[in-house]
Amino acid sequence: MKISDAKVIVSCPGRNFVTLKIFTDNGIYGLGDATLNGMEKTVATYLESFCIPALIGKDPRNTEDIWHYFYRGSYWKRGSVTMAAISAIDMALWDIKSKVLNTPLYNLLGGKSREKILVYAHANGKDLDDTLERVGLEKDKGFIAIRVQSGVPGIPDAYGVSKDTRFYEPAHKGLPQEEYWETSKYLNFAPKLFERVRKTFGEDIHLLHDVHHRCTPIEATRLAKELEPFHLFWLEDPVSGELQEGLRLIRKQSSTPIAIGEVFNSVYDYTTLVTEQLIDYIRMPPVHGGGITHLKKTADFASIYHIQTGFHGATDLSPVNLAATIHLNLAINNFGIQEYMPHQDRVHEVFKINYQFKDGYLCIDDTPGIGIDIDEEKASEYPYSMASLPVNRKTDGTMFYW
Ligand code: KDG
Ligand code: MG
Repeated sequence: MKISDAKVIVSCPGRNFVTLKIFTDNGIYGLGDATLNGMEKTVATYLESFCIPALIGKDPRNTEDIWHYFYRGSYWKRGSVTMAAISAIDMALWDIKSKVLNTPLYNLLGGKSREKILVYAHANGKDLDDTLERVGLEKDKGFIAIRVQSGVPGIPDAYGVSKDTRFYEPAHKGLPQEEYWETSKYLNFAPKLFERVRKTFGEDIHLLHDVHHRCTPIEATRLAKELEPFHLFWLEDPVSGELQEGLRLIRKQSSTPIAIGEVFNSVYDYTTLVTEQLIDYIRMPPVHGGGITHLKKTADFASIYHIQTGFHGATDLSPVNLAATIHLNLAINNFGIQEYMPHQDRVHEVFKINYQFKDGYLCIDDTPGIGIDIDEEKASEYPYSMASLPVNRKTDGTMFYW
């Protein structure tokens, strides 16, 4: 069996998605997600100019060797763009392999460790009262875990809290929008927000919160300590993942669980964090973390240190990534939770999905492979449209960290 051809489909049904389709000489094809918010064209170029020509003629079943061909075989290793391309190749090859064996992907990853996976929703409000209302709406839809984000008094654009709160999309059309941020205002507000959410909704709902790397280690330590009474499921990205030692300070002083790594792309980003047990959940998703091959190894490595998974699943990752993630989540022992926000209806015109939300959980059917298909004609009706994630400045104009 040989790879006969491959193509990259870039489509914008509401937002840009990059999909890799790999064809084989026996008529079976596989799909992989290569979407990297704001850098879609760059990943597509790497796939088209190098990866696809290098794939032709290889046996698609050799997922391990092909992964190392593109990772180990390359002088320039890692990086978000390269890893998104490798991720898409790997996902598409596992899709082909499981279709050839006529079985759903999870069966090749160890079979089912559970029948359904716990997911968390997003409640994004423009202020405290609006946020409370949105938590209530998500709860009414059946979610038992909810990520709570709110506009902060005195900060004009809190990241991720859009004017249109129906859909989550932090990227804006064209070049980056500049947003302004004041950590002291946020730190004073966040504990008040969670106090009200707990008072209103009680202890039976899991609450999560994303700091989006906005704090220094000492600021994050204060936040983690002040949020302790509200028993968060996790506090996400409290500090930049680059300064791994910063997590030691938070860890020593607070029992609030920590999740990190949606911007990571290799197990090597996690070695200090995992071996020193400085975190509780890994966030790197298949689409940015080397596909199924590398993420399974990363999850197994974390498992040895009693660290669980909570993979990134925002709507700027495509349904192909989400479906692949569900297969992995069903199989691994150390699954924790999965991020889930439904894509817009237009996305489902392009991607034919095989997963379903019910009563706080996601399930997937037994279609062989990953189980997702793409309608290329529909995809071509939504051409690429440039969009970029914002850049951040402090209110005095200083460029600020992500
Ligand atoms: O492209 C950036 C988004 O994926 C990011 O803002 C989502 O932080 C995020 C999350 O936790 O889902
Ligand atoms: Mg996040």
